[in-house]
Amino acid sequence: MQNRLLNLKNQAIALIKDIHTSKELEELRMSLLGRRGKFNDLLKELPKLRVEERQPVGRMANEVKQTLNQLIQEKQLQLNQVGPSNKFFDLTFPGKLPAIGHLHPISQAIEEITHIFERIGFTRVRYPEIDWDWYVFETLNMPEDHPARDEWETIFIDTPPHPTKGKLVLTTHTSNGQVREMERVKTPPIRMLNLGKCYRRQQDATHTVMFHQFEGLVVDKHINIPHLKGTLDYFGREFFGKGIKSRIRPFNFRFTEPSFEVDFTCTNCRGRGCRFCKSGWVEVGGAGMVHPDVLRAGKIDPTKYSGFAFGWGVERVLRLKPGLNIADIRILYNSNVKFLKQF
Ligand code: FA5
Repeated sequence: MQNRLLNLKNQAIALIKDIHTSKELEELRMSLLGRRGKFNDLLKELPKLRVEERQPVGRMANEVKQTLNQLIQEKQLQLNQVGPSNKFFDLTFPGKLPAIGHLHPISQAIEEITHIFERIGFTRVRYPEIDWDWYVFETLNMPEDHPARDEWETIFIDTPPHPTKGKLVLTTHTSNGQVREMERVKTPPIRMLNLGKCYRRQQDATHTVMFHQFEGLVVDKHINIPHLKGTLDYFGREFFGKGIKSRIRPFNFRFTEPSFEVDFTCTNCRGRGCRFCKSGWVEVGGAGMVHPDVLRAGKIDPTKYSGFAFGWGVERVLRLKPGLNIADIRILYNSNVKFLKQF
């Protein structure tokens, strides 16, 4: 009987090896270990053995049963791991980590710029991306047909004009938020950061049709140019790093008087002059003291209050961050993952 038990075990091992489905395995289990299976058939012969033989044979029968149960269980586990292609799949093999994304560099810059200005009391607001001519040009001292409008290369919306606010345009600059903010706050102080998308018919290495601007507007009693200059220097230090200074140059905007163009020390050569900047300075945008006409358009008395404003490109300041030197800002928007991954 011991030999027959061993034969049963060896046969079963060979059969289990050849099994490919759970159904086949269950059938085999029943035929071996089921109530009417081969193992029970053998056990029925146990009482026929001599008394002294029964104990060792019984022990051996138990071991064979345990071994068969274990082999069947292991086979079942193995079958569970086999995929539809029937290839063995090793569950213990380390998996591939899913790619983890992050905010777009422009969104990161927007967050950083917002935090920098929030620290000195500015509040971020958002005004319409499609706005009336009234807010984009008219109240900013640029009446219809004024040649200054040409510089804004505007995209107009083809809808009937508003009876008093004129045509709808895609905002060419965030300065449309100036009079809107004065209307919202009514009585100064105002410390606005209007950050949003702008659109112009422009496309080259430093211009895109859609871009972002951030507009600062401060209106209060006794606001003067040193307040503006202090704010510019603060931004330069915080965003570009220590040692970066701002410079203002006379310019002309219809909605500020006096007006300036704002430069920062070139972060590439730190002011020495390089191929990138030529002069040691790089321009980021415009600024100036709010024109009395604009204050009046926002129903604020220019004899009591004064203010400063600035408006710069997010793409422009990002490309000047130390170590970045993005030569062509269009790369920010062409979904080049190799480029975007670095941020
Ligand atoms: C203005 O848009 C004024 N509204 C700025 C201003 C605000 C002046 C408040 C005074 C007071 P300008 O057209 O120069 O100015 O644009 C400002 C900045 O926006 C530019 O220096 C540049 O950084 C960015 N910019 C303008 N057009 C584009 C464009 N097509 N693509 C990317 N950035 C642009």
